[in-house]
Amino acid sequence: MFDNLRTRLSKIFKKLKGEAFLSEKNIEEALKEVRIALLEADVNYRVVREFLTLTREKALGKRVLNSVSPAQQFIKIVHEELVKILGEQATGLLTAPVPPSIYMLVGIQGSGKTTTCAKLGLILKNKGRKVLLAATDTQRPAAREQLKMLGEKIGVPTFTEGRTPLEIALSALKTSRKLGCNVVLLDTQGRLQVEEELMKELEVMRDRIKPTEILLVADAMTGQEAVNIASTFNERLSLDGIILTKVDSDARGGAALSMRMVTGCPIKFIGTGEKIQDMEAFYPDRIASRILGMGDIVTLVEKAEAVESEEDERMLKRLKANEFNLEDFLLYLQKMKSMGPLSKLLDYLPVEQKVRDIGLDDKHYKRVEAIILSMTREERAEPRIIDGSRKKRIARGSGTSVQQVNQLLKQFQFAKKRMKEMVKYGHLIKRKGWLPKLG
Ligand SMILES: Nc1nc2c(ncn2[C@@H]2O[C@H](COP(=O)(O)OP(=O)(O)O)[C@@H](O)[C@H]2O)c(=O)[nH]1
Ligand SMILES: [Mg+2]
Repeated sequence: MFDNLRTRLSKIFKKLKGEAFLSEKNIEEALKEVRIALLEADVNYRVVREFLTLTREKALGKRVLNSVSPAQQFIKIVHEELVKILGEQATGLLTAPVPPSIYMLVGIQGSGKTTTCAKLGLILKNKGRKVLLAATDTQRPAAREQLKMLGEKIGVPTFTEGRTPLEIALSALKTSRKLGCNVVLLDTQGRLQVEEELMKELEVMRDRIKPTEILLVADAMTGQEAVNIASTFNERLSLDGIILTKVDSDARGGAALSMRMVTGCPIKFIGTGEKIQDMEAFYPDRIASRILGMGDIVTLVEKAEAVESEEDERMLKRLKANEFNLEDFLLYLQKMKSMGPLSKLLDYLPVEQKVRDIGLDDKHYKRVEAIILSMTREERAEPRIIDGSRKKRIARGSGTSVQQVNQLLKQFQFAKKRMKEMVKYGHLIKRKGWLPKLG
């Protein structure tokens, strides 16, 4: 996600690092490169122009500070302006004063409506809402079946009976009252492109159903095309929000960065994978941090909190007391794994590209686990005692080489250091909303 832009920006910031202060000249130079980076990321040109104007104004007006570097100062400004174009505040879903809340998901074919319906259903179900899915796509032969299967997967009922989309939607509403559901998610049919017939049908459905919110599901991979589609849908249906899907497969990020300013509609969620859990609420500030390669520590902390147990508390204490050992490391890795694929988690961490490359990917995980499990308890608790002959024994026991054991020990030291920083930063970022010592 945003990989290209992140790499480009980090190069620009690196260049600024050598400067003594922010001058008109180095600001202009940096901005010129930021402009190219944004255009290459397929960001709408009007958004780019606006962004540069605001950033320039702010950067030129900045007092020279002694305690931070020009790169840090510049990153902070870019961060603030990115947050602005992404929509500033996170926007949740409106709840209807009288249940059920009805969310109508619209969009063109293949954008991810049906999948998103189930993902959203799961999020709302986990918040304690009683959800009913309604499959109104009568066009695609297996569409209703697809939603039904997804409904079963997340453990919520799916309504599919009726001849026409409107008939299905109306009956679904009745059924939701009967079942005591307070949320109805309407999956609608799409077309390969924006077509008059579809728009009319959706307008009729909107007028009859009176949804609490109409949400456009748009495919991030289609870049500016997604933005154009959003504009058209917005003109006809007056959207309440956008759910951007397939953000995981979109290295550029142009749709995410242009959507809000061009359409005026907030992005409410992003789809980050094909699995049913792969969706998250959209937080402009966290996304901006990810784009800047600062890592999204707040999200990471929250994800960690979601699987938190007493064990974690103990681990955190040990980390603070500098007692964190290989056994904790293994537990930590297992925990990370339960939060999702390790490679994905790296997106949230403030690590450099080269660390990402050698880092904790899923392939390494099995080997790491085997090595640690081949150690004695004593060795895990006190890694310092692992000398040459112990390393040989561990390598033999785990089917690895001494070199790989060495590598793991190094990784462990590195992770320990990193985690201590994260704990520190995690608290700071919650308190101050900003990462210290950047750049
Ligand atoms: N990688 C990825 N794939 C997605 C995401 N959302 C949907 N998809 C895939 O996109 C395809 C079309 O999704 P579907 O829900 O059937 O689209 P619909 O025609 O709009 O209902 C399916 O293969 C989904 O698995 C996402 O966030 N990430
Ligand atoms: Mg569908």
